[in-house]
Amino acid sequence: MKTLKTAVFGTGFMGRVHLEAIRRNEFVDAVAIAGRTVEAAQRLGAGCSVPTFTADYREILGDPAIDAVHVCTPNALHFSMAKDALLAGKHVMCEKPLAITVPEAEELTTLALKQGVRNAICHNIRFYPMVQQMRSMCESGALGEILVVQGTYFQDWLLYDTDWNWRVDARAAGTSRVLADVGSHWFDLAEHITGLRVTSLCSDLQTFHQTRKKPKQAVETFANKLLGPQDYVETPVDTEDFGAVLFRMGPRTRGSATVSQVSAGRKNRLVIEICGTKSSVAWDQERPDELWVGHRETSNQIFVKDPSLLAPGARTFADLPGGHSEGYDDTFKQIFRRFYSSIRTPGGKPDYPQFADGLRQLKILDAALRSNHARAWVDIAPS
Ligand code: SOE
Repeated sequence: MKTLKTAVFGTGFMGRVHLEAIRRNEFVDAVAIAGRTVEAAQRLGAGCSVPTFTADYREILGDPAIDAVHVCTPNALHFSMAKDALLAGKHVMCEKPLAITVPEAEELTTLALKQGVRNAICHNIRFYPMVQQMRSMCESGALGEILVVQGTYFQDWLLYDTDWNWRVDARAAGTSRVLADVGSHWFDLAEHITGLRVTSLCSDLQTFHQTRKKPKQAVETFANKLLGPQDYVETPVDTEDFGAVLFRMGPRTRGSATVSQVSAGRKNRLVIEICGTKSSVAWDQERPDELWVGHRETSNQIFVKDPSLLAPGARTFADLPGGHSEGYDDTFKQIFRRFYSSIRTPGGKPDYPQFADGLRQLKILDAALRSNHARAWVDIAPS
């Protein structure tokens, strides 16, 4: 079978993560990078034997030899880039959020179907083996009826008013920051693991830093922590630092989630806990190979990842034996492997999140923003 050719749009933190993971898939070659400048694209591709660098992603879309593209730019560019790529007949792997608004995400979802190309939204966190183990436990009934779904996604890299990134600026990121950036991962997991849908919610958002000191030069995601003293411009902030969401999943299941980028010491801590009528289960992204399983009548357990012990549905998400940790980078390898395999096997059912799942997250986000604004519960249509 032919080796697929792909391109990366965006040269920041996510562009780097995507490029590295693409290179770990044996039947895909990364052949082009588009950046803000040719130099930025060259810097990302240095040492990777990528032949083409450009500041104009449309040049890449005009190349019939390229099968797929990865959209890894700031959020506000996702819609136009993904749309142009779909119109050019490319398969698209898009970073989350899929777009800034629900109508944009609807348009992309419809267009992808019409074009008949593979489309994926990069909710990579689904691809940790222990997340899949939780899903298998919910599916098999091991937890009983699901009563409570709760958790957090906390980071600390935007704690100080001197911390800056494009995500702070609504023109680049969209109206929401923390809910769109990390809350979308949390809610995607909650629905993916339990198989339930959020049917209504009530949210409370807070922007602690109404202004931030913006460095005069661009700063890559997370790199702000290494900056020394330099010139800043005091800049108003229009995106939230924190969000709390109470939600319902159908008539009985209840839940809550808090998301924050200002929680000292929490680097990338996504915790999700699911409590059923038989048992509970909890997972923490900072300890990805472990699952806590809680019981009422016997001792609680720490279940350590080992492919031989995982449920069959979770086993294919682990490439390494027990005791050999699999983490953040590996989740991208897993989702890209499935995405590219599906391109090579037309007609097969995709086993990764698609644009429709990205649209779903935008509907939840939109409801959370409306709820915060109205200080009221908002219903969400199941989809
Ligand atoms: C920054 O908050 C970020 O890089 C997110 O954009 C990613 O989706 C998450 O995986 C890690 O944190």
